[in-house]
Order: sequence, then structure tokens, then C-alpha cells
Amino acid sequence: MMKTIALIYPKIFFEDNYPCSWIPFSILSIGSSLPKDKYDVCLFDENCTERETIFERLSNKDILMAGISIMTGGGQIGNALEISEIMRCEHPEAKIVFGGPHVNVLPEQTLENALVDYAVCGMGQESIPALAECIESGKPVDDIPGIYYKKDRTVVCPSKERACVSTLTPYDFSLIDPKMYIKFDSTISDKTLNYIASQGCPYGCGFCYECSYGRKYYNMRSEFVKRDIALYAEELGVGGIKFYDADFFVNSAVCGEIISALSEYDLRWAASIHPNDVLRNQTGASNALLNSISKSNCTRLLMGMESGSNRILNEVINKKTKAEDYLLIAKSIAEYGIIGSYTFMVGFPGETDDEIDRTFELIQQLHELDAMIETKVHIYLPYPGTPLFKQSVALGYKSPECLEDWSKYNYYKSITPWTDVQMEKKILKYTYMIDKNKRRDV
Ligand code: B12
Repeated sequence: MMKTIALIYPKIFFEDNYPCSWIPFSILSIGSSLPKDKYDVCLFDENCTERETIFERLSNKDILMAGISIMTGGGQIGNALEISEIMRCEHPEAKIVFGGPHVNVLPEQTLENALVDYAVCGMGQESIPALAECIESGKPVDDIPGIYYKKDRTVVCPSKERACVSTLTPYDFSLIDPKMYIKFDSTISDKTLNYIASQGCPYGCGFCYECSYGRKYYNMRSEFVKRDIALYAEELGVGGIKFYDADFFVNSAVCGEIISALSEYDLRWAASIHPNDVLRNQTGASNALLNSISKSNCTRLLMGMESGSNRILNEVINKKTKAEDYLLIAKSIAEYGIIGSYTFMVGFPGETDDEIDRTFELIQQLHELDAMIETKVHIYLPYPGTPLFKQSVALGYKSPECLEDWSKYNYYKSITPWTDVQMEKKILKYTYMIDKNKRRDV
């Protein structure tokens, strides 16, 4: 019997900010790179399939490995641990492998949990097939980059380098049922589906997890993206695509090809953009990039503006932008008929009340532009692996120290000594989403 590799995306506790679950590209990307003639590859998303059903479907299988993906926050870690406990009990032969954004920054701490056999740091597309082969053949895993395991109860990682890839593997959509993820999005389409066309980010914002990838950036080859756009539009009947790349616009050549492929269909779309991507294309009152994307039916751009204070933007978070440019950027986006969805953070380490007020003033000015815009304010939360995390710890922030404690981490609550419940309440006044009655996430 062929051995099974189960890849599991644990449940996220969705709430007002995140009503929908989307295609879990974390496990789809690594599942796509596993050889199907060697392994029975099964993907499970606990956001769509009950835990009981997952284990029923696995009951008769000979499981080589259960790969579980986790990010920090949203309750995913707690659910991953519960799944691992059941796995250990029902399939003691299966090796339990943790990967994903949380593991990429805290591999050692992840592996300290008794339920975890291997922690994979970095991208899984190449490391997971190599690990599966070693587990099956009993060969040492020491040459595989980013693999942490226990040797005589001590955590070891002979090849500490983070796992990278030479190229992004095309997605094998037969591993999931993409139709299950087609959702209503009030600013894109009533048949919206998510997509990831790149991984990583070349910017180095001090609060962002992407820093831990060493600012590497990978594009999915445009021929594969074009193939998937055709699948979405022609076979799945999708009306809009929500690109969830950290920054969709980094590689202008690839991006241009994707945009022209999108224009061939009656598709609306949304993506994330860095303010400098807009500025760099602005000439006087016109903007070449915005012009071309608006013509291809881009309906919304998500942009982290972060702060209205230049000291915060440049000395604290390394955003490399100027607050005074934000009104021009927002005006330009609005002029091309695109909804600007702007996010901000307050409560950075060392941020003064005056600096926080500047952010709120900026938000007010943006709304006065009388354009279709959304604003969303978050309280800054120290995320492990980011430059600001260390600074926060130095200022008295006490970080969780094991997987169980991380599982209670709540992104929407004040958890640093310098923020409070008042701030939690105040930021809500500056959060405005278009069509609030029809819930959706950014
Ligand atoms: C889509 C998304 C979501 C979706 C959930 C996913 C879904 N399918 O529904 C929604 C919108 C619900 C969401 C919510 C949140 N999210 Co989110 N989200 C993303 C986003 C934009 C894309 C995820 C994705 O598909 N990436 C593409 C895949 C291919 O990359 P990947 O997950 O890193 O996977 C690679 C490796 O990590 C590794 N890997 C992954 N899993 C595994 C498993 C194994 C076994 C192995 C070996 C390897 C491996 O290999 C993969 C291929 O290279 C990312 C940012 C980004 N662009 O990645 C943020 C991101 C994952 N989210 C993040 C966060 C913090 C959240 C929130 C907790 C807070 C928030 N931002 O509001 C909330 C939780 C909600 C709540 N209730 O509190 C952070 C996580 C940081 C961290 N340290 O964990 C990210 C990275 C954004 C950021 N830059 O800060 N999110």
C-alpha cells in the first residue's frame, strides 16, 4: 500500500475581521511538489472539513508523515496541537512535521513540544519531498536545509540555513476542491477566489514577518499563473481574484504579463501594493501603473500606510515612505476608480501620543478626500522574528515561550505594557470598511 502524506491546515478562529476561509496555499504549494506516483497525498483544511471527518478519511491509511501548517495567532497553533494529539494516538507510526510562518521564526521552540517530530524552517516545496524520502528510507536528514529534529532529546539542526526553492512549483488544484472557496467579496465580485502569485517581499518593514525570509522574493512563472487564471475564469466560473501576495507589484515584467492575462477575461481583481510602487509610476497627475491596472479591472488595492508620523515610518519601522506622500497616493488611486484599502498601526515601541494623533489625523484627511476608501487600524503586536520584537522585549513586553502559550496569542488585543483597552476602543473609530453589512476581510 502506498504511504500517505497528510497535509493539514488547522482551523483559524474567524471573527468579524476575517469571516472567510480561503484556499490554503501554504499546504497546496507543498502538496503540489510531492510526487503523486510515490505518495498518496491528502490535503485537509480544518476550516472546511470537520476534524472528525479528517480522521475518518485517514483511518485506513498508512501515514508516513502528517505535515501541519501554523501561523502565529488566530488560534491555529492550539488546533494544530489538538490535531497532533489525535494523530499520535490514532496513527503512532506517522511522523508529525510542523511548518509554516510561525515555525519559520521559532523552529527550536516549536520542536521542544513533545508532539512535534520535525520542524521545517523556511519554504516547504523542496524540503518536504526530501524529508519524506529520508523518513521512508531511514536516511539521515542532516543535509536538508532548515530541518530541526531531536537527537537524544536535544533539538538539533545540522543545516541551519532556511529552506529556499529554486523556483515556485505550479499548483496542483486537483488536491483540493477550489469551488468550496469561491466567496462573496463586496469590493471584488460575488464569486471571488484567492491566489498567490509570489512569495516573499523585498521591503524590510520592522514589524513584518516577511523580514524573516531575508527579503527574498519569488515569482510563480507567468505561464503557470496564466494557466490558473484560465482555470479560475473558464472552469470554475470565478468573477474576481483576490491576490494575497505580500506585494503583488514587485516584478513589473511578470506583473505586466499577469495583468494582460487578467484583461482577457471578465475578471475583477484586488492585490496588495507598497506605497512606493505607486509613487515610482507617478508622472505629474498621471500614473502608468494605476492606469494599466484600472483598465484590467483592478477594483481594490490594499496598502499598509502604517503611520502618519515620519519618525515612526523611517526611524522605527523602516517603511521608507513619507507621510506627506500618502494623500497624493490615495488621491491618485481614487482618480483611477480603484478603492484604496489602507491599514495603519498604533502602539509601536516608543511611539508618543502626538505621533499616534498624527496617524488619526492622516486617516481623517484621507476620508476628507471624498474618495472610496477603507481604513483599518491595528494595535502593534510584536511578532517573533521581526526587528521590532527585540525592541519590544527590551521595553518590558513578555513574549509567550512555548507553543501552548502562543496558541492564545490574540492579534486584536492590547498585549504590550504601553498599550491599553482604551486604545483598542479608540482605533475602532478610525476603522471604516465599505459595505460593512456584507462582511469580508481585507
Ligand atoms: C491568506 C492569509 C490569511 C487568511 C488565512 C489563510 C486562509 N487560507 O484562509 C486570513 C485572511 C484568514 C488570515 C488571517 C490572519 N493572518 Co494571515 N495571511 C495570509 C497571507 C496573506 C497569505 C497566506 C498564504 O497563502 N501564503 C502563501 C504560502 C505559500 O506561504 P506560507 O504560508 O508561508 O507557506 C510556505 C512556508 O511557510 C512553508 N510552509 C507552510 N506550511 C507548511 C507546513 C509544513 C509541514 C511545511 C514543511 C512547510 C510549510 O512552505 C510554504 C511554501 O513555501 C499571509 C501573508 C503571505 N503573503 O504569505 C498572511 C500571514 C500568514 N497572516 C498572518 C497573520 C498574523 C494573520 C492573523 C493571525 C492576524 C492578522 N494579520 O490579522 C489573522 C488570523 C485571524 C484571527 N482570527 O486572528 C501573518 C503570520 C505571521 C506569523 N508569524 O505567523 C502573515 C505571514 C502576514 C504577515 N506578513 O504578517 N491570514
